Amino acid sequence: MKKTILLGMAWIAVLACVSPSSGDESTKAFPYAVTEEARNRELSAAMDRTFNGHEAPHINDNELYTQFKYTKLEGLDYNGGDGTVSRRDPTKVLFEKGKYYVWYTKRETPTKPMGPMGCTETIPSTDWDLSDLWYATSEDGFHWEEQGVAVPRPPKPEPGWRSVTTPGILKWKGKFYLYYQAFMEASGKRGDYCPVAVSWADSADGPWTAANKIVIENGAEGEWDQFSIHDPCPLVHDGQIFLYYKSAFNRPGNVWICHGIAIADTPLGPFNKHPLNPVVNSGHETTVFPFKKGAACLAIRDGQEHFTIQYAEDWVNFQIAAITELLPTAAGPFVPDAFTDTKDGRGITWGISHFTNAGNDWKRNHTVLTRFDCDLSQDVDDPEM
Ligand code: AAL
Repeated sequence: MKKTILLGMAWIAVLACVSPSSGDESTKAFPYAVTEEARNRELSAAMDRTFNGHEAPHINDNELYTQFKYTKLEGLDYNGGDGTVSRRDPTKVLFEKGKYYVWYTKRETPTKPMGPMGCTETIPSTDWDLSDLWYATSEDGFHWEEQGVAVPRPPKPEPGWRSVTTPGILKWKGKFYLYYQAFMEASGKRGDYCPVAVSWADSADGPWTAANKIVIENGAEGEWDQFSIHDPCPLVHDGQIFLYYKSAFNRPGNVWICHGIAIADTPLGPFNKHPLNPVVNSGHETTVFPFKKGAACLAIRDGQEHFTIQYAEDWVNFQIAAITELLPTAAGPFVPDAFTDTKDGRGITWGISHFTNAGNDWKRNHTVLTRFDCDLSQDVDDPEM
């Protein structure tokens, strides 16, 4: 209902702007009368595809259109912002035992990152080098209490000995699984070409047990995901684990980010990559959540479809649903139905994302967690939706 009226109003307003003035004062008041001539006027390519090609994705009556509001979190200290403490790449937010939980990459090092040439066993190369996975809890989503390390770097040569970063959380049959990037060399050298490892726990508070194995391998030589598997983002769909991940064509060198899916029947795998991978051609970190029958994702800063929100009714074939701006970086939304195998995803309204203090080199400073709010939830009161 709402959509039909708004599209109709958009038609009237746009055509009124381009219609020749009739000289009649009464037609200048809204709503403008549209003449037959204006209605049948030839359209430019841009206006033709806006009205006739497909539904205009930027029309802000689309349920997957939103803007984002950011709020500083209380309770997390950054040592004055000197680059020695960094928190980034949060998981989805879970609600457990009456509290919200979030896990993230945390680096606490004697200096700020010094780049691949300046790093040592204790001096980080990039912002996510020499990191562990920590977690924090909150009663309201704004004030957070850091609880400590969830998954530390394991001893050499186990996967992740150099750094464990960028976790994704899964709750499956009462247990918790953290998937993460397992660095075996410093970031900025060849460390970023890392695969994904996993740890599991019976409680959100741990203790966590490392499976001590790679669960999602890099792709074969020549494949789009040959060099890295990053940003694991697990969901439950059709009784299986659908884990979305990021990789990049042509690393090293020209980085073109895409997202793929790895699917498993059980959390420790084996994971099989979807034959249509990659399934999203833009974006950066993975933020995917159930929406209605399908899945929606945020395509943030990179690629030709950046700053879009996309939807795939079959969870695989994503289409642009909305174009927006200032999308949250590395967003970990609160998704109550992420693991319920829902057929009617409700969408999201808030979560935790990050901002990097760029300085002269974005990889070499520090990152802070922040709260974002949005309206990407179903319009439940609208009978036509
Ligand atoms: C982030 C993520 C991954 C990368 C690095 C840390 O934006 O995409 O986690 O490896 O940057």
